[in-house]
Amino acid sequence: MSIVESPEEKLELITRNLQEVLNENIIKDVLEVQKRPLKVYWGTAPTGKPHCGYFVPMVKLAHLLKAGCEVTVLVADLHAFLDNMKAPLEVVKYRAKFYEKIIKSVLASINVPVEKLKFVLGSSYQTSENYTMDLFRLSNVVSQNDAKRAGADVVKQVANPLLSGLIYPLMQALDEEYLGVDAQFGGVDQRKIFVLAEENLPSLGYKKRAHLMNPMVPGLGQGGKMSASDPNSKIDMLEEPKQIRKKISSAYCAPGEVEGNGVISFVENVLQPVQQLAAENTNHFNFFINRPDKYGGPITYTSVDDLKADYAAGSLSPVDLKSGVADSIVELLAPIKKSFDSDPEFQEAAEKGYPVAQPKQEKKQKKPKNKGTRYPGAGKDASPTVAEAAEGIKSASLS
Ligand code: STL
Repeated sequence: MSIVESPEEKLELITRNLQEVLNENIIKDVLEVQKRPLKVYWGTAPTGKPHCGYFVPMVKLAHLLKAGCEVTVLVADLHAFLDNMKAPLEVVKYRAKFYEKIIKSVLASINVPVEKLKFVLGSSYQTSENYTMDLFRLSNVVSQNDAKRAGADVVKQVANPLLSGLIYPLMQALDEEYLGVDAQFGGVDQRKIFVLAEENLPSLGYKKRAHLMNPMVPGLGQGGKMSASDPNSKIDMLEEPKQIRKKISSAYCAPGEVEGNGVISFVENVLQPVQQLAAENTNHFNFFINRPDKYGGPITYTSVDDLKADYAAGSLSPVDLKSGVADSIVELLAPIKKSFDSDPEFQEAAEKGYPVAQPKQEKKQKKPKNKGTRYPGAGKDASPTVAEAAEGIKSASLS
């Protein structure tokens, strides 16, 4: 992968396909005036399992590295814990390792040199004295309301929200300072946290950072939704080819509908940029569908617009589109599966990070509970003395 030289070319790569950039002047100043590599980080919380959607930020990391940036990936293990304990502390260490392994093998599979990439584990600095003091200082300048709203699109929203959800955005803001970056990159769902950081880091005497935001890419579920509770809406990075084909064939993909179509958006936001990176050519696109002769025979698209036009016109059917996309995903994931199969540390991270639920134990015989004497229905005469009542509590707690 060659690195671009001029500040203009660098800025184009850094901002390519983004939905929004905040404080672009900070980036320009680093590239044009200070003439040094831009320092950027991307944070990910090892909550569930990384799925194919992770190719989207990976493509951006590739752009950043190609633009000569110093890129840090923050594996935010404590954030995974703080987000409603999505990752319990016993497993988070292994999940963090699993994420790192997946990210590295995805990048290697799309020809991005990973030596230039720094991985940092959140817990390696987020419990330090200075960080903790800064968190307390920040908690004295950010209102509960602002912290709550900042996390609204990122932290899982539950009926009885925990205090951890308020700490989460404050820590993300501090990470910018502690990772020593000029900019943070993330999905546009992070926007409110990014704004919170911009507004509040200066109160602690820290500088405000630039923010790079990717668009949200629809998943494979109904209406393009990716949902943790619907395993069919996401394809695991280590999914078997058979499973990939099954999930793609059940993906929501309304005939003639291009907008919000998760299958087309995968072609546009993953397959196309990955091919462009590999070919080092922003015009390159080559998408083959092995279509049966009776439906028009094999076809190759060299532009996503042509594919969309055919799909909208009905001359490309959902079934044929899906079969082409499934073939491409199988090909895309093969090197990742290969690196998993040849790396015992990777396998250990998967086993211990995602322990399979133990089969349910047989129901124990219920012992009659000693309810003591002060429960509705206990005889009037049985009203206990203080000492008897204490005895009742003791035996109740032992049963
Ligand atoms: C998720 C999903 C997602 C992004 C993140 C978490 C980001 C987490 C994060 C944590 C700390 C940081 C930066 C980002 O400093 O799409 O579960």
